[in-house]
Amino acid sequence: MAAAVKPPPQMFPDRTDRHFPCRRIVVERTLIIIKPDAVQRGLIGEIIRRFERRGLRIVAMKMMRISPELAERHYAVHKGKPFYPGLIRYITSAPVVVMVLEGPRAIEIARRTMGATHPAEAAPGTIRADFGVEVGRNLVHGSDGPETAAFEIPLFFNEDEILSYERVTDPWIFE
Ligand code: IDP
Ligand code: MG
Repeated sequence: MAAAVKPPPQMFPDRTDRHFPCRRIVVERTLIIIKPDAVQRGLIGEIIRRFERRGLRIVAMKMMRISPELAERHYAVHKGKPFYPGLIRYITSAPVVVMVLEGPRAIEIARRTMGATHPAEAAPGTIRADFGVEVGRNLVHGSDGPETAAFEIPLFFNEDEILSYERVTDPWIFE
């Protein structure tokens, strides 16, 4: 009779392992748009990679063409500013990739990963600094606060398009 096979050691502790509990994290969600210039320049993967390896969890993602109506709702706060017509033209000019990222302080972490609005002022190592020159071609959008995120996310995603899941690596990213 074959000897009983010992189960392999658990590779990743899970939340039920009392020796390695994962604090219940306070989760934030933020809307990210990989803008038309980034898509046209073949930077979709590069930009996703930066957010993904930072540790933020991707809970929704799709490619789409933003309609003028949606662009006007999303950028309503900028209506009347001199750059507004150009901004609407830019964001509707070609397909984009939209994502919802989740994690503790996800809004701030995403904004810091993106860099300052104007690429010339963005810190080296950020997406906007590493790939951008002009403010009107700054590659990526990220919600600027919790209220903005709560307003923007439902413009782009239905509730059933936003997934709720845990990664086996979560305890190695979230303390
Ligand atoms: P943010 O994207 O960093 O939150 P906002 O001030 O909310 O920056 O502006 C929204 C977007 O409008 C910017 O990302 C940029 O694409 C565009 N934008 C802002 N200011 C200017 C400008 O002075 N000229 C052209 N485009 C601008
Ligand atoms: Mg903004």
